[in-house]
Amino acid sequence: MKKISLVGVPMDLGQTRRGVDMGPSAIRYAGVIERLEHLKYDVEDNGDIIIGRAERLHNPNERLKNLKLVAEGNEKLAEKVDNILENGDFPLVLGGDHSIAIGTLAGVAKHYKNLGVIWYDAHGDLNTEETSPSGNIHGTPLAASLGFGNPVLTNLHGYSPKIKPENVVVIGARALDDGEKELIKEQGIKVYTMHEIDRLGMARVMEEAIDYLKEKTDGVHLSLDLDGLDPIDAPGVGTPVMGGISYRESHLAMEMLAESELITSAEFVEVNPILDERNRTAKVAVALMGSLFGEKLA
Ligand code: 4U7
Ligand code: MN
Ligand code: MN
Ligand code: MN
Repeated sequence: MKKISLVGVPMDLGQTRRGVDMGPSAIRYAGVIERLEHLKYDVEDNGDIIIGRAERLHNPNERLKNLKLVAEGNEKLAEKVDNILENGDFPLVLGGDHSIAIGTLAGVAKHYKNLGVIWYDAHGDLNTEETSPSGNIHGTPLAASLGFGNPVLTNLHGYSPKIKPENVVVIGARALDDGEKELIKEQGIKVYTMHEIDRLGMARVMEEAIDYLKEKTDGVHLSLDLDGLDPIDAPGVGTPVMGGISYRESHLAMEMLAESELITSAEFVEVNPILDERNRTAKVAVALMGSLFGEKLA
């Protein structure tokens, strides 16, 4: 069994709500290490990546907020994740806002010819500097990893693109911006919106997603944004969207991924303990990690 190598990323500069930088602490407090050790994994905690502090919240002349600090933090993360894979361990990244996926994927994708990505999220995170309605970098990491957007982000860790559009599956989407819908069409990205999840059921969606990626990829990264879940189950997120994936459906998804043995790296992001109810969202994240790493109910 591989060693799980955990790294926290207290990043909140990819969006404008404070508190998501405390996500890694909240997830540790919810017992992530104990949970994984109970499953007989060897777990190493690398602590947190150091993220710079913005002197002022945002320079209004920049289209993308806090671009420099977000890129610097992500470069450090990429280096760390790169080293974890070099050691043969499984990287498990705890966010922090979703802008950190740029760094995680930059570190991971170097190690694969055809990295697959499962993007579990209410959003597409497929905006570019031009299409972003908010200027928040956490709405852009999937586009950046595909090579679209500001070169400071797309070229992170010295290469671009990190992944190919045909190796990406988005699951849970229900708040896509017009520019994102265009990119999805143009690039042929596979998206299971809430419509497909309602219609086909989560079991079928996951079967299809796993089949779709299994043949053509040599590793699959899971990028799980807690706002993919319904805000009733995961209230501690900065950009909640009604009508999401349930707690049980999410467990099923993680259990099916565990059975498939497809996942080679993972991140759990956007947990904001300030907006949460008694650390509930961090507990949900830890419970889902349990299922992802093979926990059984009986
Ligand atoms: B998250 C948004 F406009 N699309 O770009 C944007 F609706 O990482 C939201 O998925 C992005 O939580 C949400 O700012 C980013 C907006
Ligand atoms: Mn989201
Ligand atoms: Mn996201
Ligand atoms: Mn969010």
